Amino acid sequence: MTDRVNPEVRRVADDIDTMEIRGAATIADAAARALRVQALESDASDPATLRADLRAAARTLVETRPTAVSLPNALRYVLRGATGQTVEEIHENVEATATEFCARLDRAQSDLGQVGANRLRDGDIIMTHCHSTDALACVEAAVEQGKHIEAIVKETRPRNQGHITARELHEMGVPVTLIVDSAARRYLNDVDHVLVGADAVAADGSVINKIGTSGLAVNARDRGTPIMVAAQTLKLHPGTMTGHTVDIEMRDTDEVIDEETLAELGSPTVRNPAFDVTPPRYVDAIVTERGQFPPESIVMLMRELFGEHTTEPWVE
Ligand code: RUB
Repeated sequence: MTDRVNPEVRRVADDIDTMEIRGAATIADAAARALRVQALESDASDPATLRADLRAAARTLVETRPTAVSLPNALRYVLRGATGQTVEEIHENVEATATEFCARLDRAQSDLGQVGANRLRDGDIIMTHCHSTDALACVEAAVEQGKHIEAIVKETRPRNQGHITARELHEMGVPVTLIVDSAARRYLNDVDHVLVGADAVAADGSVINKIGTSGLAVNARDRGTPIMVAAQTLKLHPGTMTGHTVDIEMRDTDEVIDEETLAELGSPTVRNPAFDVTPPRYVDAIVTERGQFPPESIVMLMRELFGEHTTEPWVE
């Protein structure tokens, strides 16, 4: 059987897998664009074949990384737009839906940025973990409002996404102090807000984000520092409304230690979970494009946005 998944879809899937494309919102944007390419460059001669090709492309993309729910949410959104009686109609509808999805994603991020910025006061110091475009949208909006914001940026081992955050904050004119992850508690005394993003938000208000977020949140609560999660509604996990759990990605151990050094240590077992779960009691506010929510009430928004739908359109 010939491979009908477009090479561009395979390239994007590969880039998500290797984290050339990373971060929940960026992954969603790339996946929606890849489905558009699958539709537009398809040589399918009938609607059933084209729909099957789109489902196969979506499966290729969804299998890359398991935790960021923005990925299946994006694919679901675009595939539901694959309506039409003819191949041409489906092409047009997928193109329009994918374009609309990407525009909505941008708009949601800038709208949530305004909400998050309202929580930040002139002179505030934030602490960040990993690199989140939703979280940075809040800082950017605050800076645009004329507020002076400073940041303490955790480097975020093992992949050091904190370096990306440091660079982007510097480009916004925000003074940055970079710290190793284990120094976070020491510096929480100087901080007005912990500000992080999310890969998924569960129906009970738990926040799934980069490994280390939960420890940071517990320490911040202990210090009385508010914890703000910037997460557009694309990060809400509909499956958790019906009892599904969020799969936590385990990544290669060579991100933590190279083989030679590992052997020198007597080859201990290495574990490299990419994400963890922060219980709702450690989160003060989830900031979305629909306003800010206490974590316990996020399920109301989930019901409104997703209904009780949990079936996946890429399943045959
Ligand atoms: C990225 C990460 C980010 C969220 C939110 O992890 O945990 O905080 O994805 O990002 P990784 P955004 O680097 O493993 O993908 O706000 O940009 O969607």
